Amino acid sequence: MHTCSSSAAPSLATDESTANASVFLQDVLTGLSKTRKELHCKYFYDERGSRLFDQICELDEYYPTRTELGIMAEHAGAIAERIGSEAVLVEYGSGSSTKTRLLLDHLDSAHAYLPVDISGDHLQQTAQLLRADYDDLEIQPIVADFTTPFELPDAYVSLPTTIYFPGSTIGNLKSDEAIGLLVSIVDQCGPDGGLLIGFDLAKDAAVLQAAYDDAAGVTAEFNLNLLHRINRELDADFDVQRFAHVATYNQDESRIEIFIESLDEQEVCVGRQQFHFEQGERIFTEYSHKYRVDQFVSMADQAGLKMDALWTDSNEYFAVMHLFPV
Ligand code: AVJ
Repeated sequence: MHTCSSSAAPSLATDESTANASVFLQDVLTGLSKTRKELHCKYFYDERGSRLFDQICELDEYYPTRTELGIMAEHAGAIAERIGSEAVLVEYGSGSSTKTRLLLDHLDSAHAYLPVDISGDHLQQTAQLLRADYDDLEIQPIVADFTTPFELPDAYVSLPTTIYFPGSTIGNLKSDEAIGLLVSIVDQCGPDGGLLIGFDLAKDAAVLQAAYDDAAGVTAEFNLNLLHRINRELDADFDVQRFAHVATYNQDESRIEIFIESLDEQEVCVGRQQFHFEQGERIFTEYSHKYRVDQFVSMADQAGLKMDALWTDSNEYFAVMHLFPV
């Protein structure tokens, strides 16, 4: 019988990375214990995962990044006008703030920029680079997971704020979760603030399929990197070669669904816990929702937000929307 012997030394450290590691371990154990096994997509983004995602963004098949950038480049002036002068801009999941620069270049005397990201290192780097280019702008990075409510620094809580949430990251959420997040955005931006959000639009299934299962296999590598990460960080023994990337388009739910599929029957250890996989059994890793504009408007409406303006590309592949609290 296959048993799990954990080689990890019991850790005495109580620093942040140790605490994060034990949350990661708990989430993985819980997720793999479910009847439908699952792993949270936020764990894709370790250093290798972030690099692979950047590679995805460069793929011919992966249209969202370049399409959203194109919309921002073409309409930055009009978008900045809707946001208004002396803006306090809070960005959810700022990464390298590439799209934000287009916006900052057009905003009329922006007051402050508060990038929010879970990756503290990346955030500090980005903030330094921005400070060099935007003299008069207050730049105040916030290390936080924006999927759970968090506080802005005191100096900003009572100011009208524009939340910038690009990248169609909202598409990872089911509609009740998305509405919940929009509600906390309304709370955070205040009655005179707003939301600028990028989201992916429903389109031909073949285009979607190719975007999430590219010919070069980068998305497959990105998805399977989650197993490598679990092996590296959590003393696990996934034989990654015996798993495959699966991306399917669910027409009824209007979303791409991503899984990791076991190619044969096997046992895997994570720490001291053992998990059984049937041949063909899947671990659910990610949803990527594709919206019709009216669907998105109705979700926003349920959260107390009203559309102010909308920009799309000529293919209508992607949308950038500005909304106000009602
Ligand atoms: C970062 C959530 C916008 O859904 O398109 C890309 C993630 N996953 N390829 C997306 C992703 C596989 C991406 N988001």
